[in-house]
Amino acid sequence: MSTNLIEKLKEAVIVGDRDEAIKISREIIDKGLDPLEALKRGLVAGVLEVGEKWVREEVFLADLVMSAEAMKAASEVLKPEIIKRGGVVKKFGKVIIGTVAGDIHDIGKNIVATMLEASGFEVIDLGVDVPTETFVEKVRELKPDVLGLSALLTTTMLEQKNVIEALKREGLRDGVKVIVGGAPVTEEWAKSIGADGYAEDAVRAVRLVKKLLGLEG
Ligand code: B1M
Repeated sequence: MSTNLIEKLKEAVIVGDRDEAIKISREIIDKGLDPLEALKRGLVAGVLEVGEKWVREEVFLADLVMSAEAMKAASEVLKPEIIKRGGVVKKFGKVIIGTVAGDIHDIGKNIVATMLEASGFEVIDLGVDVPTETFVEKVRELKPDVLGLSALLTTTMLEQKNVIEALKREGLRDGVKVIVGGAPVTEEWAKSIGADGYAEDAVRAVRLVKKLLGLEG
């Protein structure tokens, strides 16, 4: 019984059916099934499968955004039950992410945040148009393992450099790995501003974070 409900949940995420994913998640809880299993084998498995398909260009971006939405909405249903049951949603590390000052693009950043969360990281998403001083204050306060900076404009990319400089000035730079991304961002740009890493897309962002934290070769 539980396996096919979890399979149905995974399918709902793969087709990006947010309402169906929420409905099945509620049914799993009502039937007293394991919400952590449902999160891992249903939601996480579903969105990672679509992520890999998107990298192979087998599905469109819209499919990935819809799956990410469905996964996020259904995980909000399952998480309170997981916490109530004392199930530890294993956290491999803490990531703060945000779109830099002057920039309101967040579709990509949200996918990156969802894929990181789906992969077992605690993600604090600061949203869009985030001032440099806010990034610095949150790094000081929350001591994340990784700070992720997203920028979609050639003009706002410069903010990624400003955040790194500000972290240095405040003596916080060495305590956190900084990764950057967004359509105009490149590996060369990342190196030139002293970032610890760059990722071209959300799936590679997860691999990069795992690598930087020594979780995976
Ligand atoms: Co605007 N926009 N936009 N836009 N927009 C672009 C970026 C642009 C390239 C379109 C164009 O002219 N060709 C252009 C920027 C040109 C430049 O500077 N290089 C542009 C412009 C000019 C503008 C405005 C200035 C337009 C105007 O008002 N005159 C304005 C600026 C607003 C502002 O930010 N201050 C503007 C506004 C908008 C909307 C708000 C309407 C909307 C954003 C909606 C939203 O995000 N909620 C929008 C959109 C949708 C786009 C395009 C069409 C699509 C961007 C997108 O979501 N791509 C875009 C054209 C384009 O890029 N093709 C364009 C899909 C998304 C999944 O990809 O964000 O690259 P992306 O994320 C990927 C990777 O980059 C990576 O993984 C993600 C998923 O795999 N990644 C990371 C992203 N962040 C990462 C962080 C990481 C690691 C990887 O680590 C931290």
